[in-house]
Amino acid sequence: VSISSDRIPEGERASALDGLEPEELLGLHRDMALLRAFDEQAVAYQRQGRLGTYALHWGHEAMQAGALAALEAADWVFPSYRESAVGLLRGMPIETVLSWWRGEPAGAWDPYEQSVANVCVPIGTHVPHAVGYAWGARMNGDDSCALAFFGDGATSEGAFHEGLTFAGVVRAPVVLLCNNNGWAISTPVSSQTAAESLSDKAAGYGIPAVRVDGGDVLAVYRATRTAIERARAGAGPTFVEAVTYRMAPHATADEPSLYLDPERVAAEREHECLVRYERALQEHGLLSAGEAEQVRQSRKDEVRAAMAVVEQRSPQPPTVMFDVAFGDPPPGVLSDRDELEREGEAR
Ligand SMILES: Cc1ncc(C[n+]2csc(CCOP(=O)(O)OP(=O)(O)O)c2C)c(N)n1
Ligand SMILES: [Mg+2]
Repeated sequence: VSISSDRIPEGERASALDGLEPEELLGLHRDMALLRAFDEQAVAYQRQGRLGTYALHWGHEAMQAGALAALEAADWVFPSYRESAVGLLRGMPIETVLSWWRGEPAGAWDPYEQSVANVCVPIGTHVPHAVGYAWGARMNGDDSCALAFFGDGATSEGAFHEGLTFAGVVRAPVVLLCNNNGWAISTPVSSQTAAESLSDKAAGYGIPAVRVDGGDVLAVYRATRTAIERARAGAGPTFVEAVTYRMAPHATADEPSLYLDPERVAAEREHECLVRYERALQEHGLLSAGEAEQVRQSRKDEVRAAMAVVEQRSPQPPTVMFDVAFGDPPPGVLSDRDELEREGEAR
């Protein structure tokens, strides 16, 4: 990857296996299969009333697993709702992420355990958090870096502008990973910018950018690896635009047939990232079709077992939402809590 040339042509495939050992390549496959199993099970659970509204990451597994694999364990990750499950790739229990989508306190993970910040649902607000973390780490003489995941729509937000302005000026050791999946719910990228690509936006902040095929796990790995090496060497931030096409609903509350073209979705699904990577591993003699299926099945079993554990826990009383939101609850919250408790007792 030549960062100074600023571009990787869209659709470029990783030419070789990037110098990764077979075990690392198969590890990436297991990571992607876990994210896929989590996503497919989560949608089923939501439909069965066992999870709340859920934001799918189907088709985003390559960019999530590829980026995570390029980081060191001490590098911090700042996810949006689309990357709710990336902590799993660092050993976060599956039960924790399932609980998060159930709105239960057990889903509130400790960011310090896996160096994974809490999910930001407000679009783009975590971009300045990631930049601030990275800058602070550098000032403390710590060589840990940060990576923020955000969407194409986030690049229209004020927080994105503030974060990138800051990152460029202080040369924060941060990777700004834009998941360009073509849509901000139903708003297309063409409504987010008149520029040719989102990576063009980075130039205005003095930040180099690369554009990669977000469906190619090795291309994302390579671009992120180069960006993180730059960051660690003191060369500052990099904007990585990972391009894909959202082949699934925005979230379980969405009706995508109102704006997605079904023919395009069907065509994109033909070369979705997990099948594509499995084909590449097969071509290199590293994984048979049967082994790929076994990996997928065992990852699905892990998610199912985790859901069984989550559902065995005793149900939470509704007042729990007041108990866990504030360390020091303001009086209004305390009186609301008391009122809810009295209502419960009266019933
Ligand atoms: C500040 C803010 N404004 C609006 C919303 C409502 N909203 C939720 S998802 C979304 C679209 C975001 O699109 P994008 O940044 O492309 O991310 P993607 O969902 O495609 O991963 C919007 C506008 C929000 N969550 N936060
Ligand atoms: Mg988007």
